[in-house]
Amino acid sequence: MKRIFSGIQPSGNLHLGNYLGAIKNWVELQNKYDPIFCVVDLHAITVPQKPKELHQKTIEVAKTYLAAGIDPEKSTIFVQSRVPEHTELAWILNTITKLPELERMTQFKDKSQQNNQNINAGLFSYPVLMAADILLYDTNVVPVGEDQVQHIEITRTLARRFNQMFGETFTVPEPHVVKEGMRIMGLDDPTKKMSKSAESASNYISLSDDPDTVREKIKKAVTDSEKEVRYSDDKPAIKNLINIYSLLDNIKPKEIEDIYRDKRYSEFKTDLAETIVGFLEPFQEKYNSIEDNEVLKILEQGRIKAKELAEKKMADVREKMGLL
Ligand code: ATP
Ligand code: LTN
Repeated sequence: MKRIFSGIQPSGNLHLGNYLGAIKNWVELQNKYDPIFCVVDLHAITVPQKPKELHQKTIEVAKTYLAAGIDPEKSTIFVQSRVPEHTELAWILNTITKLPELERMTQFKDKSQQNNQNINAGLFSYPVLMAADILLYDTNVVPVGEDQVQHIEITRTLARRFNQMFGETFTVPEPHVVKEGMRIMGLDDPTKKMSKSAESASNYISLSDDPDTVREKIKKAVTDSEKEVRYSDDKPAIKNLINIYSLLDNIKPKEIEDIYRDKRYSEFKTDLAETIVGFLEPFQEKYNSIEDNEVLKILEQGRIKAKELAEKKMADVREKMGLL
């Protein structure tokens, strides 16, 4: 069975973009593949995190996976820092990565602008650690949002380069992006992706928002000066709202257009808000029913499975490179 690997950083409140662009897709794929899902805490610390919050967020991200339908019987779920082979392989891959390859990365450029007081070396070599995550497990497919495709490209380059230099060692992975969910945009600015590190909370719908907050945020979401609910690139705000509706309710964007053709934005927005609330309520109920201890147990089982695979791969890497 082919392997999938993906991860999310415990760096803020997970939002609908994370769910629709990544997790929803994982839930569907876990039946067809051998899945590994990681909480990538070592990636999160490339921007400053408060220790207590990081600890809690790590558990919360794992809980979100479970509440969204990732089944620990089918999927391996673990925390990146608990399997130190990730950092070991990242170091090794750093030595075959060229600086210009990292300088090109959009996420690095964006994040170093946002954090210009702390452009640390970890932020710069972030994609190399991500490559290590993926390559340790002979991953075939990496399901992510579109913003991560550039990082998968560099992973492919490093896998090929290592194989060429030291002999066949790594599987070259492919990205897997869901078209409509690939980029959920900010509710306050449809030109930027919905982001957990956005300055304003009206940018995103958090998976922990209560019904009234959701209604308020959707009411406030920017649209345009027209009145027509039309799915088109020249209406990015409405297009984004239709995409959210479409993905949550499994209806095609064109059908949504038909339903709301002669209706107002306000009516469309009210229905969209209720669709989101209808998704969040059972999700949050499930989430709240899972105890932290239960999550920790699942993460420990996951760690054992991941560690076994990672150790084997690292033994091969060390031998190929002549490391005693
Ligand atoms: P930040 O914006 O703070 O960098 P993030 O919200 O992008 O964080 P990540 O942990 O970097 O969150 O991403 C987790 C997963 O969610 C990735 O697969 C990413 O591609 C996906 N994702 C994040 N934001 C969106 C979005 N707006 N639309 C679709 N997918 C997204
Ligand atoms: N860089 C990704 C998170 C991430 C990841 C991974 C995703 C780290 N390692 C391995 C897929 C596979 C992000 O910022 N969303």
